[in-house]
Amino acid sequence: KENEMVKALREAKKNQSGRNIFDSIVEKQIKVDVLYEDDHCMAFKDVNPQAPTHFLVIPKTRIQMLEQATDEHESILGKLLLTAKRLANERLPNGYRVVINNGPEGCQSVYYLHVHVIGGRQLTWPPG
Ligand code: D5M
Repeated sequence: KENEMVKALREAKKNQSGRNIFDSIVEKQIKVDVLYEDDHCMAFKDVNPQAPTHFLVIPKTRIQMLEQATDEHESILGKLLLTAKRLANERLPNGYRVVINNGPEGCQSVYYLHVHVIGGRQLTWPPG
């Protein structure tokens, strides 16, 4: 039982620190529906949309999750939010939600920092 738990924990850590699908998207090894791209970030449609409009904005250099961000990431964090805002303003004049899921209890499933932009319907609060 304990061995299984140690193994499961090790596996979870590995999934959090290793390369994942968003690395492949940045490297153009996986095709996505790109909405915007520059030297620092990329925005593309979420493959599993939670609303009529749902896209993600990610940095081109990997940060695993928000809790790993440091002062050196100040500029890229700003760019992510401003890019999210600009794309959202163009598409969602009646409002939208910007979300960053962090860690297991935050429902993060891909351990490569990404900003969700969700809208196109009346959203509810609190989220699940
Ligand atoms: O959200 C991770 C999000 O990433 C989730 O909404 C699905 C989306 N996703 C996963 N793979 C892809 C690909 N290949 N293209 C587009 N979108 C994708 P989280 O906050 O980690 O729960």
